[in-house]
Formats: sequence, structure tokens, C-alpha cells
Amino acid sequence: MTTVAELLIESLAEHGVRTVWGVVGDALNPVTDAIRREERIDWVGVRHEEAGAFAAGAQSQLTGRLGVCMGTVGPGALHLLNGLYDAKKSHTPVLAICGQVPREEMGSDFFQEVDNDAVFADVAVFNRTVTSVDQVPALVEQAVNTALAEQGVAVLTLPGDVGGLELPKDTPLPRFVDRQGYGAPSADALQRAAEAINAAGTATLLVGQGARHARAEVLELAERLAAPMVLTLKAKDGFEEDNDFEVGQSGLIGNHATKVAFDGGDVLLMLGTDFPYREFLPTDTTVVQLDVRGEHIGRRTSVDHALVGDAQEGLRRLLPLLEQKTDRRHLGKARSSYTSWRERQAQLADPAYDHKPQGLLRRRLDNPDGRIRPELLAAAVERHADADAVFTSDTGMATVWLSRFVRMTGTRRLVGSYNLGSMANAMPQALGAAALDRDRQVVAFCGDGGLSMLLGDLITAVTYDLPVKLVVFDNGRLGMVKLEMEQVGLPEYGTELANPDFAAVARSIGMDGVRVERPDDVDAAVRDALARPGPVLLDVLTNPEEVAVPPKPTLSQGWSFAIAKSKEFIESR
Ligand SMILES: Cc1ncc(C[n+]2csc(CCOP(=O)(O)OP(=O)(O)O)c2C)c(N)n1
Repeated sequence: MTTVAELLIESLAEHGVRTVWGVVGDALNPVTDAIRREERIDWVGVRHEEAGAFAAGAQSQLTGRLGVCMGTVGPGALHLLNGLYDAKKSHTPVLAICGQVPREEMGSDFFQEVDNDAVFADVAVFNRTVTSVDQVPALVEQAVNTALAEQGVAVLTLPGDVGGLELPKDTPLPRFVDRQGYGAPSADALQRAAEAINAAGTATLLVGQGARHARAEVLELAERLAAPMVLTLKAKDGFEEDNDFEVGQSGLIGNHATKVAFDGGDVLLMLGTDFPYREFLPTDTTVVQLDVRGEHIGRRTSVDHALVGDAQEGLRRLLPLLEQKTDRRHLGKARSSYTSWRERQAQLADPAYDHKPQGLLRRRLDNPDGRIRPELLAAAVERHADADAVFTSDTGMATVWLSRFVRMTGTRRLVGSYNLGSMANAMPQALGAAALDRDRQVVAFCGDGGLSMLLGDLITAVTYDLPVKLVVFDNGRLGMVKLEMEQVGLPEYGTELANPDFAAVARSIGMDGVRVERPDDVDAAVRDALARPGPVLLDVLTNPEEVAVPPKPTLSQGWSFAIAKSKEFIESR
């Protein structure tokens, strides 16, 4: 005899699921019991279900396979929500198994009852509550197949009395179908796009993660068109190194070379990207957009040639139609702007560099306490991290420093909350990555605000010996918000964080914890922390006044910043 819970878990194990993340309890007890008896699946009991959902989502993003998490009746399921939204917006398949009150109590506003079907309606591509045993095999199959096919979140809700029910003899095991690629754009559309590209003097590429599997074709395209290549943050992973065309990121985290690239291109080719910041995209340009998701086309900028299809298939068919561009001046200009920006960044990361702004801003930016510049820290991590490390970064300034200083070699990987933009993602995503392979280095760039949101799950790293290296940019601030306020002339307010010594917190729960307070200690501390075997937290006191200049700083932003700084100065007196 097989129970509902056993069937579910066995089918997931058969499909290759190796970890389930969550918090145990009531309606899901039969499911955790089935996991306990299933040798192929490990249970990781997190301290907050959101951490479990982030971890499952990270595993899915790194492997391309199904991630699985669980949250039990009412609040346990609700706690999954933010991590599930992250999976949804990252287009990655995750199954959430949620608990519900027993069937006879459903609809009676019973203790802990929430309407999961309503709650998860927006986040899930599949979202059903099991109400009868007969439905189970088909619903499990549909849940997982929909998550895989649509690269999204499936929520399967099990009422408390259902998980332990026995299924009829000979109930077949649900079987799942992995995604099997997409088709190519139509030949007509490709022909018209090729004519427009051939007619244009200069071309620029904006490449996103959707083209990651087409690296060779994208590089051939850049060479054919002598085109500078702007990479989205998510496309750092896959395109950054050994690439003579890349000019870094655009958007607020980006650099000026991307503006040079965008402004100088007669035609813009957007490949596998839904880059959302329209104000950074060029105007008066012919735009060709290639994306497997038709709904992405044209929603950020007006598109002249829509190519709906797989990036690799599309480029393989487009390339033979394209003429070689011989004028490389546009590429040269963008690349030389990028090279000089990188040289300036390297200066900022040099411990010997005297970083003293002049004039009105001087007093506030002087860093009188001698706190560590975040650039210095990020560059030290870049120097000492393994060539195949997995990186995660918290939403906030930590992501800016990662984007600017960490180079993604072909074998490094990167995961963040880059579409949802949630805080607190880096540490739990790192847990997910570490559980995939404990021998591979996993480094999280954590904000102090982000880390403290899900601080309890530091304990999970210790309990399950997940050897994550957590680098905390401890600036005592919600730093990105501070910068947002100052850029519009507001003095910072509500952004200060009275932090504990995070290294001491780590040590108190059995994790290696190291606090770094002086710039001179950064390099050795990073090197040592990364070399230690188990989980390590490196708490580095960084300068909250460090600013990151965007690619298109405006005069008004500069003025607003100066005004905010003077207001802060006056208030501080
Ligand atoms: C869950 C969540 N709450 C609020 C925000 C808005 N927000 C974006 S960045 C940020 C500050 C992040 O601070 P911290 O983690 O300390 O990193 P820092 O920017 O200082 O490096 C805030 C509050 C968010 N993105 N996500």
C-alpha cells in the first residue's frame, strides 16, 4: 500500500529531486515522514520558510531542474511567499508543497486556515488543493509538469487528512517531463531583421541570461557586427570573461561605457533579456529583440523586429544572413571607455588609494573613522575566490560591489534576487547552492540589513554543515536606500542600523566568525575565511558614505546629493 505522501515523494525522487527545504508540522507530517524514509532525498529544516523557498529557487536556477520547498498550514505556507515570488520572477521551476486544515474544516475559518488557492494565485503557474485521493496522481503530475514547462512555481496544497491516505493498488507513479527547448523565430522575421541589421552602420548588443546557452553564437554575432555587448547583471554569469566585446552593466549599477555603446549603435539587438530600466535604453535606434517569451517583446522599448524563439536557434539562423561589418570604431570607443572605467575601479580597490572628495561633500565623505571601502573588500574576494565559485548577492549596495568587482569566469556562477529585488536572498540562496555540492566554494555578498532579516537561518548552515562563506558589508545602514534618499535631496532617515557584532553572533551559534575593522586586515582576512572548511561569516565594517556613480549621472542628481549632504551636516550639529 502506498500513501499520498509516499507517492508524491517517490515520484520526486525518481525525477532527481535530492533536497526538500522547509519547516515540519501538522498537515505535512506524512510528507516529512515519507522523506525520512526516502534515501535519495535529504530534508533541510530551515528556521524560516522564506529561506527554504529562496534555497530551493537557487538550486533550481543553478541546475535548471525542479527545486522543492514546503510550508505547513496557514502561516508556514505564507512564509514561503517571498521566496516563491523570487522563483516566479527568475523563471525557474519550483514546487511548493503546502499544508491545509483537514478537508472537513475547510471553508470554516478554522484555526490557521488561509485560502491557499487565493493566496498563491498570482505567484503560481499551477495552484491546486487536493480534495480527493483519486485526483492525486494526476494533480502531482500536472503540478510538476506545469512548473517545468512554464519555468515557474507550482503550489500543491495537501489538507491535513490527505497526506496519510492510502491509494488504490497499482496507482501509477507520476512521471514528469523536462523542458525540451523551444523553436526558432520565423524565417520571414529573421530575413527582415537581417536586412535592417545589414543596413545599419553600427550595432550594439544587449545580452541577457536568456541567451546564456548561446554563448558561442552571441560571440560570433558580436564579431560579425563589430558590436559592443552590454550585459545584464544576470548575463555576467556566462558572458563576462574571455569576451572582447563586453562593456559591463547598464542601469543604476552600471558604467558609462554602456551609454557610449547604446548611444553609438544604429541598431540595438536585445537577446534573451527583459532588462527593465527603459530610461537607460537608447532612443532613435532600430531595435531587434529575440526572446523565447513573446510577452517580453516590446515591453521595455519599442521594437521594430520581433523574433520570438530560442536564442541559440534564432542566432544560428540569423548569422548566415548577416554581412561582416568592417568599421570597428564604435566597438573601439565603447571598449576604451570601459577599459578606463575599469582602471578607475581598480584604483578604488587599491588600499593605497587616497579617496578624498573635494569641496562641499568633503566632510561627510571623508570616512573619518577609517572604515573599509566596500570596493576594497569586493576586490579582495575577487582575488581569493575559487575560479569555479558560486556567488550570491543581496539586493542593495552589495550587488553593486559584486557587479563591479567580481569577474564571472566561465566556471563561476551567480544567483541573486535580480528580478524581484528582495532583500535577504543572498544567505539562503547560498545555502541552496552549498547543498548541491559541498566541495564547491559558495560566497554570499550580504548586506547587513539583508542578513539580519533572515538571521535565524545562519543556524541552518551550522546544523547541516553547509560551508557557505558569508561576506557581510556591514555599513550600519540600509545603504541603497540612503543613497536613493540623498540622490533626490532628502537627508537619510530611518536607514541607520544598530548592528550587533555579526561575527560574535556567528560564533555563538557554532559558526566561524571573523570581524574586520581595519583596511589593512581585509586581504588576509578574506583569504583565510575563504580557505576555511566549514561555514564562515566575515563581518567587515564598511564605509556607509561610499557612493556608486551610475552610468548617466545628471547634474540635478549631483545637486540633490549635495543638498542632502548639507542637510545631514546641519542636522548632525
Ligand atoms: C524585503 C525588502 N524590503 C525592503 C526593500 C527595499 N530596499 C532595497 S535595498 C534596501 C537596503 C538594503 O540594505 P542592506 O541589506 O544593509 O544593504 P546595503 O544597501 O547597505 O549594502 C532596502 C530597504 C527590499 N528591496 N526588499
